Amino acid sequence: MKPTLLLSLALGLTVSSALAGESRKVSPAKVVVFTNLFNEADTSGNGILNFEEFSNSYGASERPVITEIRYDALARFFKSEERGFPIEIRGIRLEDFIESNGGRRINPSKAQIFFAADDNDNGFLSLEEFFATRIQSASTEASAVKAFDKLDKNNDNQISPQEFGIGSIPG
Ligand SMILES: [Ca+2]
Ligand SMILES: [Ca+2]
Ligand SMILES: [Ca+2]
Repeated sequence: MKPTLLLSLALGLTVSSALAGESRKVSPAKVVVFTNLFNEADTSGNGILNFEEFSNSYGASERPVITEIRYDALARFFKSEERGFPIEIRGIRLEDFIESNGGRRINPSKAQIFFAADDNDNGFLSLEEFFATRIQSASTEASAVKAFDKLDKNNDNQISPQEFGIGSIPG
């Protein structure tokens, strides 16, 4: 048995007991698969995925805003030490990565996507902000502009929640 597998099985026990209170069962097979995906993504090898590492992981979406939402939902703050000084770092733990299927269990609603994409919090999506909600590739850029123009019914060069298809603004 390879050491990595032994480690995975040991972590599997931790995950199961940590989640027992939530009555969720994580199968050993799932623990092994997602531990491997996590370790591949953790290029710094510190046991935590930062945003850049998560962006290149299995849990990342082709839509940048969804990757951001998943990261924000899973990332926590940790105390660490650098050259003898305590620092605070943020990232995703292995347990949370496994439990959420690498983040893919987090599928945001249209409203969550709209408000996460609205970087300057003005209640509207500019073309640039709208791009983050779309699948990223060179060939889709033109179609993103087309989709933006189609949604922008009043031609004010921004997408309102209503134009985005969200009935009313929460809160
Ligand atoms: Ca890392
Ligand atoms: Ca905005
Ligand atoms: Ca508009």
